[in-house]
Amino acid sequence: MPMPIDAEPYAIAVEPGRTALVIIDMQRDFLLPGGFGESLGNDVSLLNAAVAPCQAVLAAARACGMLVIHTREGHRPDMADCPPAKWARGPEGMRIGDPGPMGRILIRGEVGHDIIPELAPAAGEVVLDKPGKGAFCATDLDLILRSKGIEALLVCGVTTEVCVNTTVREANDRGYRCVVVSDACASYFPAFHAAALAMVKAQGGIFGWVAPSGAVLAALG
Ligand code: TIU
Repeated sequence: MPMPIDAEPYAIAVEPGRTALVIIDMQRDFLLPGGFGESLGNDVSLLNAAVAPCQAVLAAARACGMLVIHTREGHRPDMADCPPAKWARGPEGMRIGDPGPMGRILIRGEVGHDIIPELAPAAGEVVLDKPGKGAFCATDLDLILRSKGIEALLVCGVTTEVCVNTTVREANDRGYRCVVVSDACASYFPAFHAAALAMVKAQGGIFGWVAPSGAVLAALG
């Protein structure tokens, strides 16, 4: 049964069996002090607002049997997949691979790299490690989605203008219809959060749709 979601710029109906919930990078490294986000000079407390809406959408997606995909930004312990240009951005001593209070910053297998316990993946859910901001770059996400017959994505996570927006742009160009769940996303910059959502839905939905978690929950029933 198609589920109509009250979204902007206009309502969109999605089939639960052909829709995936994609939760972007809800990792300690972005949400908690001492991680990658803070190392870049950000106030990480601003991201907490997205946790409860993400939990609610995740519970609803699980209840209707939707495919759930959790992404994590990070790199191999040997950092062979970390471009020097990306590594060089932060302050010395607080860069990718450097030791921090939650382990090596943005490195797979470290405590800081993992997803926050409130949104821990359940058995059978896809956990997708990605080296970049977009979830399609150098990953098997497109193969997974096509193999499972997915054509629409509900997208939550952090940060709105960086990994969420990049992933939605990549998905849109690959033919997926994306609904960004506005309050289940957050940014270190409230103005960027607002602008990123506005960009998605502008020009008749140039990259996709935007809906608050309440509208998504109402649709998922
Ligand atoms: N810095 C920032 O806003 N975001 C990132 O580096 N990665 C994600 O958005 N996940």
